[in-house]
Amino acid sequence: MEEIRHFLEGHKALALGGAVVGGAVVGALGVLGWTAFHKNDAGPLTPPVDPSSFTKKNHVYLLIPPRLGAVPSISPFCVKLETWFRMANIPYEVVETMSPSPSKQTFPYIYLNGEETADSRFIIEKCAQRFGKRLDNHLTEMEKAIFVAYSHMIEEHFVITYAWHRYTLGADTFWKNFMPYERLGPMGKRMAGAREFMRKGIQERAWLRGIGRHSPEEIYRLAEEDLQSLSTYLGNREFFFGREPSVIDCTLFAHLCQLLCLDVDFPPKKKLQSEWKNLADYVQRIKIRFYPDWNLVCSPKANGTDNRN
Ligand SMILES: N[C@@H](CCC(=O)N[C@@H](CS)C(=O)NCC(=O)O)C(=O)O
Repeated sequence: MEEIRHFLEGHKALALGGAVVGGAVVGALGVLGWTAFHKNDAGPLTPPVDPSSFTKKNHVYLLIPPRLGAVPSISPFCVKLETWFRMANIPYEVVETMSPSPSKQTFPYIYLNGEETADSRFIIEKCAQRFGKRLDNHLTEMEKAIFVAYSHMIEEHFVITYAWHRYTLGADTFWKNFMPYERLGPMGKRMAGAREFMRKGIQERAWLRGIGRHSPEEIYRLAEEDLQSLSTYLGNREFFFGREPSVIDCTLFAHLCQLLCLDVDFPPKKKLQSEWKNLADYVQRIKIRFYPDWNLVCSPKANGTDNRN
């Protein structure tokens, strides 16, 4: 209880949002640390978002943390949403910012016709309706049920296993991906402090969630069970539910590319090149088809903003 109180006191923004207590955002990655770090540090890394400049009608302004390279975002939830916009063929404009959503204190969030919406799943719901683009129309009732179960497994469980490793035992390897930090502009200057914030943040969150109480070997075993299950279910199919992409493909791709496109020494990753190679091939297929501009998308913008359709 003492730990929980201490944690909540140090993270008032999250506590106020109920995110930690509800457990809903415990899987959040480094950006969690960044947000707190950003608030406690000398000043904004990027100018605060001014929604009054988001004036275009029926136009999606997608707000994500600054890109660092190697993946479109180190936040898998941001990659999931960006992938969905691409799969659904909805034009979007990326705005990089360190200010999280006013309503839920998370990334990603959007502004559409002057209205802010946070949380990838609610954003997808809203945009699917607004633009009449559903990726899930072709799913059977059984597939929809499987979608719900796998989404939660990936976004509420699997993510914690690799995020915990990423910011603790695997931190040296993970951060090397973004060196030299100087090329990241203002962000780079604060990288060393951000690292420590993220380590503490994920340890606290993983502990509250229960996963952080296991030994590293046990945590890796939990991750392997998830990957094994995903690999078995995917089998030889092109997408998770067959020949057409759906929302679960955005989710799965977003999380697997955190392991495959970054240099990380997460032990379960080894089998992605052998036993579970179908998952690695799947990531490659989605990357080629939906991100022909992958390198450009991932590349850091030292000035912190990136306005691109
Ligand atoms: N369920 C949310 C989860 C989003 C989330 O946890 N995002 C993390 C970044 S990976 C975050 O912004 N955490 C809060 C913070 O940094 O304060 C979604 O799907 O959008």
